[in-house]
Amino acid sequence: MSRILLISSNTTTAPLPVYPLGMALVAASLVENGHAVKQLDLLLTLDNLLFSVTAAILEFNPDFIGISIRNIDTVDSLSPGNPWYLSDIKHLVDHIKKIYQNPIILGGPGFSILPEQILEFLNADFGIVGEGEISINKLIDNLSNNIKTEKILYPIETPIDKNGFFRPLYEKKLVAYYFDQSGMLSYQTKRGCPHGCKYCSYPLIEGRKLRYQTPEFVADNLIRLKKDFNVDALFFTDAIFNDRQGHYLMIAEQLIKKQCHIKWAAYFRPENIKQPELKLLKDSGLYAMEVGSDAACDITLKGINKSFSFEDIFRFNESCIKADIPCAHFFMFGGPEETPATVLQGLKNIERLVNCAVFVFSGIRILPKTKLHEIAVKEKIISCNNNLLKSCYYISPHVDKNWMEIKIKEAFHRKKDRFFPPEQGQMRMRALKVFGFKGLLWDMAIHPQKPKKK
Ligand code: B12
Ligand code: SF4
Repeated sequence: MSRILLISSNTTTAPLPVYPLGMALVAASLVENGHAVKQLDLLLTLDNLLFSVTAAILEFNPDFIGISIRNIDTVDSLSPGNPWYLSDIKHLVDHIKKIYQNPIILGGPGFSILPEQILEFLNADFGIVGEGEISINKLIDNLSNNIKTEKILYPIETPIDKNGFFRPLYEKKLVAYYFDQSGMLSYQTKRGCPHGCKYCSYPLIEGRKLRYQTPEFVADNLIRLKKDFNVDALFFTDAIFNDRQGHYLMIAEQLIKKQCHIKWAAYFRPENIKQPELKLLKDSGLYAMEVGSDAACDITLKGINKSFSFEDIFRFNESCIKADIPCAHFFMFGGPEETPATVLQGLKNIERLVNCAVFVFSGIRILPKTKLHEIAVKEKIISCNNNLLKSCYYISPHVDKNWMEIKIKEAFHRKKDRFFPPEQGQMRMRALKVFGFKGLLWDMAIHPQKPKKK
């Protein structure tokens, strides 16, 4: 049996603080394998962060420390101050190294995107790419038995049986904090994304193969969450909730059958969805959708390898309005194939999306092992030696960034449900939070007349 201190290094609170679900799952897997675990969330110790890390190490005396790295940056080229979270994590690791000699293991979605670069930059000992539950136990066994181990373990796509999925080890204090601050908790029902969008890092983190939890397992865990912590709202963190196989509908059926009575939101792909399906989702607790529309006209949708058209996005939105389900669409301008003509066409298309919120990003964060990276190197937007640790954004060489941003601002001027730059939306949400409102909050831009105070 080993003692493992897990640290969640994410202290970002925008657009809302998110429960460190990855850490909770890794903790569950370690406990199930007989290890002793302490979870430390740095967001809750911001005022005396290094002191609390020192105290945890001295009190718990861990054999290993695992650090969860969620965010590298904001993936938003217009973020004020262009935050880069790895510099704070570097301070953290340097501090730990001064007082602690045993191995430091890195993991998490941010880490998994740039594992070699982050391990070297932070000067940590080991890293696990992708899902951590099985790999961390394997690594700890190897290290405890002096078995020679690679510094970075790459993912094994675990099957969907009990060995693949664990019940997150939510902690009472953390649940109370996140539920109070953001009005929701997080839960993941499946892993993987089979689509191949040119810019996307999700398949690197979760793999391409879809692996599902059984609907019964999901419903039982949510019932338990409600019973143990009185939580009645959550975000399903699946890369895309509406998988083509329709597994998501089975989850909705199960939530109804087991009378979960939990409000939930999730990411959706704007593909054909019918009224009976939307009704089922709504009856099961769906209250808002975040829609990965991503590009605003057919040329740019094709440019990032989406298999749907703008007409699909439009129809999806109309169906949601009919079903009275609030939607927020997320678009990126400036991607491959963007030209002045596609910008104008895209803005015209977005005007057709009524009764919904729209967030627009300028440029696309270039990430390694993606097609976009290859294109960016080929088009000499970045050099092939750029290690991509610091954020760099793809902007199509056929469009002027400043002109594009002026056009977007003009098109969204005085529109309460259009957000550009995205920070504008966050400012409005911060203001709403001051008045005690919680949750995704953008839905209040669509229905400002009937805000629901929690
Ligand atoms: C859902 C989601 C959101 C939701 C979260 C809702 C909620 N209430 O939880 C919302 C929309 C709010 C959101 C916001 C943001 N997000 Co987000 N989000 C995701 C998404 C799709 C899933 C994250 C998740 O919960 N996964 C489920 C958990 C269980 O998996 P996990 O954390 O990866 O943990 C596993 C492994 O990583 C590993 N692991 C984790 N920790 C550890 C620790 C150790 C020691 C080990 C060994 C292993 C390990 O094991 C875990 C279990 O298998 C990811 C993309 C993705 N596919 O991962 C992006 C992602 C994490 N988000 C990202 C970003 C940037 C953001 C924002 C900054 C965007 C913005 N500008 O607003 C904010 C930040 C919010 C915050 N406060 O931190 C980036 C982060 C990387 C980067 N480029 O910096 C990602 C990777 C997407 C991307 N664009 O590439 N996000
Ligand atoms: S953008 Fe969405 S659909 Fe495309 S690969 Fe990424 S997660 Fe999958």
